[in-house]
Amino acid sequence: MSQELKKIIGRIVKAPEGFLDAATLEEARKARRSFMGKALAMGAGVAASTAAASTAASSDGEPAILNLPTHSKTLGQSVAALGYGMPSQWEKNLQRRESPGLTRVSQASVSFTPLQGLFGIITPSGLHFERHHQGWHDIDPSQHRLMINGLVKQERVFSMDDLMRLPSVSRIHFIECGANTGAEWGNVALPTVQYTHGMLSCSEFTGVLLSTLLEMCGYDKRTAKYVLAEGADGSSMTRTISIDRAMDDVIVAWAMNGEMLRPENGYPLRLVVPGVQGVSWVKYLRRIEVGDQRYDTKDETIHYIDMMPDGMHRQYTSVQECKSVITAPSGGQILLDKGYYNVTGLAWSGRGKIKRVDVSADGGRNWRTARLETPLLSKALTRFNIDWVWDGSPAILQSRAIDETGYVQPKISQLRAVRGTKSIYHNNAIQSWQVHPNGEVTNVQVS
Ligand SMILES: Nc1nc2c(c(=O)[nH]1)N[C@H]1C(S)=C(S)[C@@H](COP(=O)(O)O)O[C@H]1N2
Ligand SMILES: [Mo]
Repeated sequence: MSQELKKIIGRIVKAPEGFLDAATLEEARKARRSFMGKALAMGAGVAASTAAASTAASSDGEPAILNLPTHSKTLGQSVAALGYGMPSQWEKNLQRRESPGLTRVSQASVSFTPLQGLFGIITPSGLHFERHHQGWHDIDPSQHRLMINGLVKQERVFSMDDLMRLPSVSRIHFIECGANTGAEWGNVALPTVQYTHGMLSCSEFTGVLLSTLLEMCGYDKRTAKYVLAEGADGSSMTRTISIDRAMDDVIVAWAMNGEMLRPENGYPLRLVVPGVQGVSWVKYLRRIEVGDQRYDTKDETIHYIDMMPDGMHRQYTSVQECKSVITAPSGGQILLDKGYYNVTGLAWSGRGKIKRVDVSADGGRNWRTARLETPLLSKALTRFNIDWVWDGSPAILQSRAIDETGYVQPKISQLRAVRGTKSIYHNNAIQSWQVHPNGEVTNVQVS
């Protein structure tokens, strides 16, 4: 960051993370007004750093640096009190949230990842989004089995102990529900990035490659064309996967972010299908059948299909195309003041690595290339950052990702030209955030 930028550094009020009801919005506005008021009273454009560096006991609630706070003078808590570590009490606002009214019962609902409050690329396991068709279970791993049958020399049933003895891999991948950003097909602008893009998470998964299991069972190389993955919950979640993909990078996983899977994410076993929409990542995985044709299950014929402009349904879409979104500043947040902001966001592609991300502050007229942070992994989230100085006038922030195949993330108008307006799934259009002169950021659509 240049000296010039340092001088004019600004701050973001992180508005409460839920739906922006009038009361929470008013709270955030109040915080902004008090910040602006202080800045004026100090007769300088920059109050934050000056106030924090003040040495006198302050009357305005700013911490005074030379007055030692209680925590510098007393004994802290003992280790035993912690057990399984929890986030700070000051971070309580950062939660998965259900979108009220999205489905009739919450066993068939979604809880969204609060992307606006996360850093880097890994989603903490407790904030990983959830999508259940029939509720989640906490299955006893000693009772859980995985069967492999169909076009194989030897059908087998594996216990968890059997599986966990096998050679394992650990890989970082994103998972995105095919319906993520689905509401934006209309002009229904949801207020925050949590609700527009929060059916997206990224974790390190550990398990055995499906190819290892299929080789062990001696799958029939001449006739095998597809596998069917089946879950053990009441939703009869079953999905067809091509044998080429099954033999490539699909993982039968038991761990996420260094520990066993969380119950709501498929404990004790789930399929990880890198780059492919979430529905194929079958949780509570109990069976893989090898076959010579597609299975046409309910979740491949009635659901997870896209109505095209010619009235026909597009079926068996799987790959999540290249997409990106700015996570801060984003809808519902309020900019405290003019000045410097680190605009940050996420980019991903189901086809490989991210090559470049461009950011616009004027609704797509001018673009600058953002910095991509490492690690830069295939079929994983990539974090981008870019400097931006807000001059206080209306702005529209957008990001546009390009993946290693050269595919460029489309505008919503480009997507609608091909797909029409009747789709639910696979909306990977450029997202726009409107910055208003009063600092408020809202969701807008720019065609
Ligand atoms: N057994 C089972 N697997 C399932 C589902 C389900 O309801 N049951 N939901 C699918 C859908 S639609 C998605 S998007 C992902 C969500 O995974 P998560 O809950 O770990 O985020 O799981 C998929 N696998
Ligand atoms: Mo999904």
